[in-house]
Amino acid sequence: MPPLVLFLRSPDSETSEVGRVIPNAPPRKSPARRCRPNRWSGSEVSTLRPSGLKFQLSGLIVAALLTATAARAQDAAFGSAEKQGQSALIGILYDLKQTQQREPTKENERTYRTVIASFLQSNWDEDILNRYFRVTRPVYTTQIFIPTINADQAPKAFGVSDVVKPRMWVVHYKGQVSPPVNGVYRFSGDADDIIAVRVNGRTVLVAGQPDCQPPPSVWKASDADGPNRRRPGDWLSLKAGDIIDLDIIIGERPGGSFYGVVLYEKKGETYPVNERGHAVLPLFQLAEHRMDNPLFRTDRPPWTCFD
Ligand SMILES: [Ca+2]
Repeated sequence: MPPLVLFLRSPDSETSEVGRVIPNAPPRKSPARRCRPNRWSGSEVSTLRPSGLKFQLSGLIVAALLTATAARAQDAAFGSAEKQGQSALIGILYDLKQTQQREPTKENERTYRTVIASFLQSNWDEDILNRYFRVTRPVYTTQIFIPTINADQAPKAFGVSDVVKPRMWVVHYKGQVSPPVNGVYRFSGDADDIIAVRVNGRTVLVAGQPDCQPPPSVWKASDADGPNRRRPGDWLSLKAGDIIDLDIIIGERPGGSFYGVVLYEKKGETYPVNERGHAVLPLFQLAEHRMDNPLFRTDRPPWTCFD
């Protein structure tokens, strides 16, 4: 069963791209980095299923069901402990706060950015991440879309919430993929705090919080950011059937709220625009999983993933 994701909207907020809930009130300064609890609105919470069937839930009776469903959705957002019957990206969690022997490291929120930059600068040399606590159990996922949730969901998804505090972590996903048809593609994405994509050994996208990103010497976007800091990556000529080595990292520095998303764009393709005039790009998916989210589309053929 593919991961189940809830799309939440409260009456006094609007949802921006992609999945972040932004209050209508003026933005706060530093507290904006802190996690805001989801506020439920029973009449507007929709549960989405692969069939596309959408139904409205309301009232106290369903509150418990919603809570349980939300917990499952958050657990699955980073991936599942077991493959769900299809090829998938494999994700490994690293905790930069401790060594493999679970001794404290010298890293702090200031040096977190340096470690990320060093990893990317070294062409994603895993020896750099292997200096830190590497969780044995991986997760598997067929898409990168983590709606705004508490960063503690990452250690929880990997079954290590008792030994990994929810900050200064990195998840490294990797897999071999192929696009559905020949074309010129680019990934785009955003994260709170950091996301980066590498294709065939070359970094093609780095996005996220500015104070977490490596210097431009590591990677620089060739095009302007899209709406809400959605950053486009490098254009790539890709052929269906050709095996592409794909690496993606996501990471959280201070703790609090996390989200991350990877979309893609095919040159020459015309995409519909939403009510704000922003192109609605397809979510990068390796398995069909329809989601009723107006901020991206999931009606395109999935990419192929190889074991
Ligand atoms: Ca964050």
